[in-house]
Amino acid sequence: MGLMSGKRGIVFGVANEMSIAWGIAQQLKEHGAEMAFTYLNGSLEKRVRPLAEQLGSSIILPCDVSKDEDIEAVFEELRKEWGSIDFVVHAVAFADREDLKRPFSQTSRDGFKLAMDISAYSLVAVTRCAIPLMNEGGSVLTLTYLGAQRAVPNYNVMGVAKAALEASVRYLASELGEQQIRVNAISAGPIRTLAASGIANFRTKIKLMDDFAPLRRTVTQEEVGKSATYLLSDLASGVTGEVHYVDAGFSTVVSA
Ligand code: NAD
Ligand code: 0WE
Repeated sequence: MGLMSGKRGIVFGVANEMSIAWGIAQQLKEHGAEMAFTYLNGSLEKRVRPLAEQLGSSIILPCDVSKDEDIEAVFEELRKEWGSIDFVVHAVAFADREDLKRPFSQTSRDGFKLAMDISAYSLVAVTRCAIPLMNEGGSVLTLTYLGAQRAVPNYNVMGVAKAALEASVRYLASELGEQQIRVNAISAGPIRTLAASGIANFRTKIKLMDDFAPLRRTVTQEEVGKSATYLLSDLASGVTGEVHYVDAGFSTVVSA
């Protein structure tokens, strides 16, 4: 019997085999979970469908999290197919690429709104639609980054959006605890994914990890997946409203 045997859930945010969401899904499968997947658009469907099928999934749906009707349609489909769910993985973020380069003070109103909508509000919208389907003991997990808590060069408007995301985790957790639904975040160290490609000086973030993180390296998608499995399982039945760091200890030290 696996940790996740008999549990069903949905994973938002697989783009390809490098995605953190894919690392999480593989671990969840290893421990017996059954999963549905969403993809952003048609060109990503070609990537996501074969990956989902590899884990024995047949519920593979389009969802742009900036559209309430997309999110509603996804959960309506889950209601028809399964009736209820046990977990949600939210691994979605987006900001205008230019806003991760320019000085933070140059962030436009539209750029700020876009980052907040896709990277923070979407957790609220997804959770709201999930609530009526969630079994007692259900668990919601999102992904965040240290830039929510400290000013990390170039993370800029994404750091502000992640701060809003982390606060949303606490408010959702405080509200949903009554229904025994838990809400947590994993703050992952830098990992080479699609969302990290084209980030100026991403190599320097990895180098900082190799030089200063207690484990003298960054973390892997598999390591994030292992902690995610714990937080989504009944092993973490007493854990909610938390930001759990999977960053090789980087956030706990200072280079002096
Ligand atoms: P990724 O590019 O593989 O995943 C990001 C996902 O967001 C993609 O699947 C993309 O399709 C999806 N997305 C973007 N806009 C969307 C929209 N409007 N609707 C629906 N989906 C949308 O990259 P990743 O690094 O695996 O990112 C997953 C999560 O992990 C993000 O929240 C990211 O902020 C977080 N994170 C990443 C790192 C890192 O260094 N890679 C570190 C800490 C946290
Ligand atoms: O959350 C992220 C990245 C999120 C992201 C990435 C992109 C690139 C492509 C959001 N929007 C976009 N928009 C695009 O057009 N991470 C935690 C990875 C990351 O990004 C950084 C980092 C780290 C770490 C940007 C600057 C500094 C560090």
